[in-house]
Amino acid sequence: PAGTAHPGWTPAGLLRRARRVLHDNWTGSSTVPSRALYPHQWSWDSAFIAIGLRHFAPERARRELTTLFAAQWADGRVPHIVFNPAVPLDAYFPSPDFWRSATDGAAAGAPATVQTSGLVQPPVHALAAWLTHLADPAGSGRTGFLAGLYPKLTAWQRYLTGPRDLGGRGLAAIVHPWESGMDNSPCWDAPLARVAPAPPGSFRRCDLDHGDPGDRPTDLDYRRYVALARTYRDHGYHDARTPHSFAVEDPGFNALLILAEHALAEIAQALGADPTDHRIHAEELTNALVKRCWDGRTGLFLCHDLIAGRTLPARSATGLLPLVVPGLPGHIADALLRTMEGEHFSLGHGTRLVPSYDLCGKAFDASRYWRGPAWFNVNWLIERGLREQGRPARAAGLRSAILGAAADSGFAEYLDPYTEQPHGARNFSWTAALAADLLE
Ligand code: 2M8
Repeated sequence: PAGTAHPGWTPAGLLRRARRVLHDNWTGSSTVPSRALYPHQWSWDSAFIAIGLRHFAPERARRELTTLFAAQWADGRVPHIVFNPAVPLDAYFPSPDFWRSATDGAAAGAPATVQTSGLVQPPVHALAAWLTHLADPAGSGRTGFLAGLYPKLTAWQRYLTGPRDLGGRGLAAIVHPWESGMDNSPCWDAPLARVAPAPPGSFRRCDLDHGDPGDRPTDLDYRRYVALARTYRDHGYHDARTPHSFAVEDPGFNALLILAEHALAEIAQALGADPTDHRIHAEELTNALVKRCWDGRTGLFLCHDLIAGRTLPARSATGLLPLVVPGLPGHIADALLRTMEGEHFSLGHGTRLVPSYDLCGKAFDASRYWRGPAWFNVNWLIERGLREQGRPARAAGLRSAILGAAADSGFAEYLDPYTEQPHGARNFSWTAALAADLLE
């Protein structure tokens, strides 16, 4: 059980500390990922945060999600950042004056009264909404939480399975590394190399006011992120009209899309609606994911570059995330487990937590963001995946490693996968929220 291997903390003490972090990061209508580094609302962060909050503050969990969906665009997209107007422009880059969503995104249906980015992040929201409902069905029913969110969640999914099926292959594509949530993953190195970088000095990186440059993406990465986002903005955030130089099918993103369809089927049923469409979408997406991204040779799901028309060979934790998909073919689940415990990820051998990228890969860097460090949301998803695939003993081991590392690191943003030395922000919201969830 949690706690026994870590005499330095108790479940009750850890839960108290996690609640304190989430209390301190609450703004009144949503939760910031980190006070200094990320002072606005982030899309997939909010989903993970709600999953934790639901256990002890279900009203705040519901509010977290309804605040995010109040900023949804008319085309269905849920923006990756919802800006807090009270925060100064120079606190985070890119700020609202870069995205100009209310004007430049107007044709795509950006809201007029709240400033957002035009990009998206992985769709963990339907799962978060369903789990939030289950934690407090009475409060959820009284406030019409599920009934209010269901059409919005469905529109979000249909945006991703519609306009974002850029390859016509039955999967959602991302058009910017920020959309993966794994910003500087080595998977993006090859497709990003095609992007002409924005001129140096044409923007200022506020992240370096708070983060160690050795832990963050490089300046060259940022110049390419800026160039891509500007092009998308300058085409009105219109998916078909933008001349994309980056368009990739990411298996983790699509696995979460599938999980969301399953959650929507549950939500539909709870509301007395017909879940059949969601079940059909889930099945079609699962078949497409296996057909397009499964790589039997490496025993991993791989990303697919739609512009170059080729599979990307980099081994990333995103390729393990399909473990969460219900009904994954048994031989694939078995192979994923072998890969996770083999030399590239070393779970249970060289590491107690799954690293974000191949330990043997040329681009591996134990401290730089999504190029090797272990992340709590990824490990929480893998713990869930292990249970989904009928591996409760392995899941229990990972759960206790996650809790120990969250406690010892002061709820760090990410960790060196070998030493578990903390990097990035401390008192990071999703680390606290997901630890709280595992404690319940
Ligand atoms: C990181 O991404 C943002 C851009 O969206 C950044 O680096 O400024 C990523 O880790 C992303 O997954 C996360 O949602 C965000 C906020 O925690 O930070």
